[in-house]
Amino acid sequence: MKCRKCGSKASVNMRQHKLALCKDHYLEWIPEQTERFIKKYEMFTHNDKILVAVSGGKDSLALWDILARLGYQADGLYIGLGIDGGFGYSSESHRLAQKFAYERNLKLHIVDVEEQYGQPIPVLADLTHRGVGRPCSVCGLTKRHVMNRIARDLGYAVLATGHNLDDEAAVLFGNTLNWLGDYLLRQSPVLPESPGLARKVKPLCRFYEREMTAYALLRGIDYIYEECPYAVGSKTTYYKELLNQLETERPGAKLTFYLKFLEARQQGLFAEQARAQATLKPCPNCGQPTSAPGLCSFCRLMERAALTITDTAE
Ligand code: Q46
Ligand code: ZN
Ligand code: ZN
Repeated sequence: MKCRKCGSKASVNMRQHKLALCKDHYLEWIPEQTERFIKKYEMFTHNDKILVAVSGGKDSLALWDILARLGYQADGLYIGLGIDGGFGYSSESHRLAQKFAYERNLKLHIVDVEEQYGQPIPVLADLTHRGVGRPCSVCGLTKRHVMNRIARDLGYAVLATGHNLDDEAAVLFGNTLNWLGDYLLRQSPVLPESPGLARKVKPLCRFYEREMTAYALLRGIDYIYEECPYAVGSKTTYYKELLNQLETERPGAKLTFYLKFLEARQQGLFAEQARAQATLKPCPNCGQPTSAPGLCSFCRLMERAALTITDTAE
């Protein structure tokens, strides 16, 4: 297989795009495409301060690398979840995120959940009995809360995450299986800012996971290969496998599934939900928007965790 641009030996072959490229041209192609998506979906401009959520994995570090190469003002945010999984998942991902930032002279903010909220994620999940054995819902809620808080408190215009096409297609598949209109409505490359919430963008949402792996490897990015131990056996992982089977038979199916959804949404599918959503109000404790009558779900979670601790202490 030869590089389409220079004819030398190709390093990456993308059947879904009928495109093969050598290492140098691939490393140019990815940022070019990213820039194209940033403009197409009007994510941000060179005047915006961007906060990149980095987990130490390939996607978020690749995203940070690409934005820095494109000359954007992008700082990182690492959230220490306190997850061990028998191999020090959080401590190793923390180390790699810090190393990445240090080597490139980039600014990284660090929030440690245990330091800030008293307990690591798995303990918070146990204490509050939300998702026994799988702390993902508590983890997701906490990460969203922290990202918004840091973006708002430190004056970032945009919050960028490293979700790739495989992530987006798997979430879309799960939401479609259950016809979760609210979630479908909110799944987008860009979520505009609202009072108390930063604008959210996913610049990598049109890249296949293997394209990001190739980019990270060819750029020599040192990232954590292991996934979070709680991702193993999750529904999302299962949906990814199913979609990969489909993709093997029909290259491009994953991308079509996602892009056709975006088109349909733009044409007004789920418009009814959009009207219903307009009724958010700020949480009396933290100020982030919520549809609940009193405290937001994060503040209620923290309240429950605190109560459990007092109960056990008595
Ligand atoms: S980090 Fe957190 Fe994920 Fe681990 S505990 Fe679940 S949600 S799987 S992206
Ligand atoms: Zn080439
Ligand atoms: Zn709150």
